[in-house]
Amino acid sequence: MNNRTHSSTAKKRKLKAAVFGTGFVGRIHVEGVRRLGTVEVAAIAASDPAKARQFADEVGVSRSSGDYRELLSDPAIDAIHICTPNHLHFPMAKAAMEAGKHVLCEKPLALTSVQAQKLVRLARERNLVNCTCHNLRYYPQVQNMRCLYEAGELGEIHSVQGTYSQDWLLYDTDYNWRIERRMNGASRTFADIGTHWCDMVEHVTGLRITSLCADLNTFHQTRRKPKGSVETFAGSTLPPAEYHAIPIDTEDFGAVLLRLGDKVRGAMTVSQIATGRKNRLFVEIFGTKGSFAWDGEKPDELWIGRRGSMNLLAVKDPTLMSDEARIYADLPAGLSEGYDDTFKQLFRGFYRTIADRSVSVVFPTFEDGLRQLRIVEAVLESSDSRKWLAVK
Ligand code: SOE
Repeated sequence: MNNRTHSSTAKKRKLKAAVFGTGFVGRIHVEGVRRLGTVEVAAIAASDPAKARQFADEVGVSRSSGDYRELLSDPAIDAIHICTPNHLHFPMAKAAMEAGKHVLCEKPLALTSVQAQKLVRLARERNLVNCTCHNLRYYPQVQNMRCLYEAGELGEIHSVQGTYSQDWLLYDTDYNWRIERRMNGASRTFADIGTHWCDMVEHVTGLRITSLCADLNTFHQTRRKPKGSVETFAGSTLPPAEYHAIPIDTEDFGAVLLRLGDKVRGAMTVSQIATGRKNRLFVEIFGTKGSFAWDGEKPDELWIGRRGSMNLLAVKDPTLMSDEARIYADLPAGLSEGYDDTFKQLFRGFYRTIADRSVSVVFPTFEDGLRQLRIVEAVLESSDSRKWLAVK
């Protein structure tokens, strides 16, 4: 179904969402939900009531709370967006589902696969709509790659390669809650951005990462932590502050060899200290007939490689996409669709399923979040043991 040809939703009651968390991604969720037009952001929660209020005022939400449980007891709220530091994902998602709410949780879904498994089970038992926010799948050209591959454009896949490279944690004075294992979990760079790469590759190819061999490294064994908390990507905008040194035990970098399915080989790197690279999610897929290369920093362009004819740099053009890919491109050719839009597309699928439970689930669920955590755990164990490991 085309996004723009919905049956009349005007007469239906607007669904109500609450957003937990007031950081970089919380703001994106508020904006993305509002763009749907069918869902109201009814409340904001943060651990500090003043912070919740300030954020709610900034984004124009009347209700705020310093206690998320208070919002869970409100029967008028249908869905919860969890946009907090990682250690809160599990307790919040669990409490929300126990209160009968549908849940959309930022990635990684939990700190461990054991926790994630419990969330999968609970969602199933309570029959609640559940989503892990692997939004990057929803760039129109990523959907295009998936459909073109399914239509036979690549032939059989031989190999995949790529990277997700950032530099916002390059300096030893760059600091954020993600650095701290207590709030972040055991893997930082791979869990935070490597899982996006893996989710994208698995989504496009339909293949599953079956085994891997990883080499993680923490280049900054010690970082200088500024006083007070620091927002994601705040980096060089921060005033000089007082710092204290603390030891670091989450990785800055990882290199991973992969096997996908029975035959396909792959290699990828992740880095949060890749000098000059901001958010370079780069994927290349090589097949017997053709290849794709896609760079998240130029999302409207898809490079299509050929052996016997000229290569092609295809610009996003919904009129040239298959019906299935076109529903994720809301703007015509020449008008770019970016990061914010990927959230909107994901939220659209999530709320469509909440509004009508007979609609098929077209977004990443808690099962996908669990799968990514199993990959994360294999990466950590492989790097520690210096061995190839199967992904459970
Ligand atoms: C920080 O690394 C971050 O905000 C990630 O958490 C997002 O998932 C990524 O898309 C952009 O960078």
